[in-house]
Amino acid sequence: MAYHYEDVSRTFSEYLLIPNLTRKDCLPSNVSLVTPLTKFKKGQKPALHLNIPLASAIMQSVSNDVLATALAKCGGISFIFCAQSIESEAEMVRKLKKTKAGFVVSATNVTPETTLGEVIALRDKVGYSTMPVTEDGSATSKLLGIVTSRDYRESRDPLDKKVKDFMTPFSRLIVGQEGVSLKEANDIIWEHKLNTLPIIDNKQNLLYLVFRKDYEEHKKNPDELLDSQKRFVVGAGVNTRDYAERVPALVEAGADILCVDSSDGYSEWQKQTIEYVKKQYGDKVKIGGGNVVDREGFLFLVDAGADFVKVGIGGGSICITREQKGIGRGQASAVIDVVKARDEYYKKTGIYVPICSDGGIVHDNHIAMALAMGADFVMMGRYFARFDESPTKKLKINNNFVKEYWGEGSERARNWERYDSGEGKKLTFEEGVDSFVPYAGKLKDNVVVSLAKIKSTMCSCGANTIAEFHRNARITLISATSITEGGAHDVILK
Ligand code: MZP
Repeated sequence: MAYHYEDVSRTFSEYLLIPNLTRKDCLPSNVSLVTPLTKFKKGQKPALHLNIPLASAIMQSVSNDVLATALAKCGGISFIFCAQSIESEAEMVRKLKKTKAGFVVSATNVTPETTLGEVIALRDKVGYSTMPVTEDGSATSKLLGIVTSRDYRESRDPLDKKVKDFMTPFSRLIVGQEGVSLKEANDIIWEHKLNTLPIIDNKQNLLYLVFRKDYEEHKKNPDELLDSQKRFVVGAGVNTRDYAERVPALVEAGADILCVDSSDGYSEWQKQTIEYVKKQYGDKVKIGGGNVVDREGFLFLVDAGADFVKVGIGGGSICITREQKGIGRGQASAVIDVVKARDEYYKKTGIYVPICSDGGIVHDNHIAMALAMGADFVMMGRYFARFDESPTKKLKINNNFVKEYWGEGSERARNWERYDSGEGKKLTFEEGVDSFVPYAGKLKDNVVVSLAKIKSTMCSCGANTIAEFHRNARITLISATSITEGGAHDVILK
């Protein structure tokens, strides 16, 4: 006879938090949302952490390099989608790792032979006017000068005038040397009243530009998630098929952490993938596993060597796995069960394995609930797909702006590796849909509001850290009628 779970499979909306004592020091400004990303031993710190408990989904319509940069600036992490060629995924990772916070690899460069007409055309195309002049016009060759809009008079100078005749030559430039810190670079910018400081190596080759405006931007993002070399932290998805080629390429590109992208992580394919990474790289390369929805799945992945475990099957907004296959578990029940196993494992071994609740977050209070239930961070697709920075098209439908958002199991994504049954290289039936989500503007503007709500919830529960939230949260199951009571009711809404 089949095994029967006694508990009903429940989701976040079926629970509420009961306030715990709010101490005087429980203020949103005192709340730290720093959370572990990788497993660690009792008394030690994790090798990787997040400054805010948000990760963006391993999906074509969500996590590219642009969204990853915006999210890292806020303190979270993106896992670049793996349903693309190894080269293009590695290139996205490389783009992030090339950018040191505040140090930018120059995207637009000219040579001494470029004409004023070409400079103007380039300026109109890219929207800015500062261009390094390098020997061969690349971002990393010998720096010979700089051109800004102050070097020419568009209305008077002939368009065939060569850059070498109006640039500010290297001899008159103030530059920073390789190894200079961001603080030192900005001191030079302030001291010499510059807008841009080129950074060069000892052969006068251009390395980076530091912009005055970026320093101000950096000041506005105190939670930026950076590695030890002040580069943005980024994750990357891998599958259980081509890992022997994909993993080395992503590691070489500089990915800080990998995650197996699979709809069902309780599989021997997944174990094989994680074990491969650990055998090849030991603990140097971090890898998360998933998705699982119960203690057995969790312990299986931990045993394989997973650095964190992702939880959730069938709850994603674009997911139809439950309809198609009858597989899945309510997201709240899945998180509660896995957290229980994680806490027992911690007690027994002294090793804390972070848990990521993946999919099904509809409201900001669901993020708070997932954390309260013991998750260390959440992964979201729909939430991030709505923003300017997501890779998909913004359209106007029925007078409303929307963005496209499609599941990895949809015909459009054709990510058969995620739904791998070990046979064939095709998606025989869909497990995801192609959809629109309401357009919501800039990532940062939305994240700030979501975090404000989470911090406020934590204060109500007497918690200034996520670990304290895990301990102090008091959770109650609610009836269907209390769900109705929870929204505005019995009033005529304006
Ligand atoms: P959501 O934030 O849109 O609710 O859910 C995002 C999560 O759904 C992803 O992180 C992934 O685990 C899952 N997903 C992605 N594609 C599909 C699908 O096509 C899917 N079924 O379930």
